[in-house]
Amino acid sequence: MSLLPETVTIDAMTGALSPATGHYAKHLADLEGLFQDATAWANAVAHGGNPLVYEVIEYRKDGSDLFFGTTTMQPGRVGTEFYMTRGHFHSNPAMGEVYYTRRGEGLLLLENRGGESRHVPMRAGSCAFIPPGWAHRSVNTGDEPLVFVWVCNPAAGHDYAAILDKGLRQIAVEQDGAVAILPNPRFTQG
Ligand code: M6P
Ligand code: ZN
Repeated sequence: MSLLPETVTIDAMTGALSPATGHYAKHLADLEGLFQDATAWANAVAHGGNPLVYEVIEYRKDGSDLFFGTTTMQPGRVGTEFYMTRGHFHSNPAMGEVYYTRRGEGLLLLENRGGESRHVPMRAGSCAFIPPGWAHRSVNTGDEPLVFVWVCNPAAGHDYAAILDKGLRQIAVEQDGAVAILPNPRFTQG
């Protein structure tokens, strides 16, 4: 099968992408166990309207070694912890990814299989290089939507299992009106 070139239009304000081949949304109820404060999470789900946390829209063509899309993250917190994505390693350890931020303020938390942590800023115009072998989780630390474009190989695959239990070694919280990156208590408490 041969593929033909095509223009895809991306709205930097909303993350709308057209033509799209797929779309999904994650609300708070879909993210059980992600946040440190389980009580705040349960309250927000049961009594806070189960808010939208992020949406992913993708453009994928069978037979291509690239696919791309947008992720649009709403601003918000569970307790002091900012809204974030689930985070994943790629199943294929030889495949990385690129995140190009178009709107908002955030952090990209990264961690390799050896437990080494890094973080890089996400803001309009910043393009984050995610090397092969590094788990990645994006966090909206601002007060408006965080919109970014991502590009990777469709064969990269998502491995969620490795960070499902405890999360990553660093967490992003609001502390005294500022953004703080702290050690994840689930690791320090054993
Ligand atoms: C980015 C990409 C997607 C990913 C999405 C949400 O847009 O890396 O592949 O699915 O973020 O992240 P997660 O799958 O970790 O919830
Ligand atoms: Zn990825």
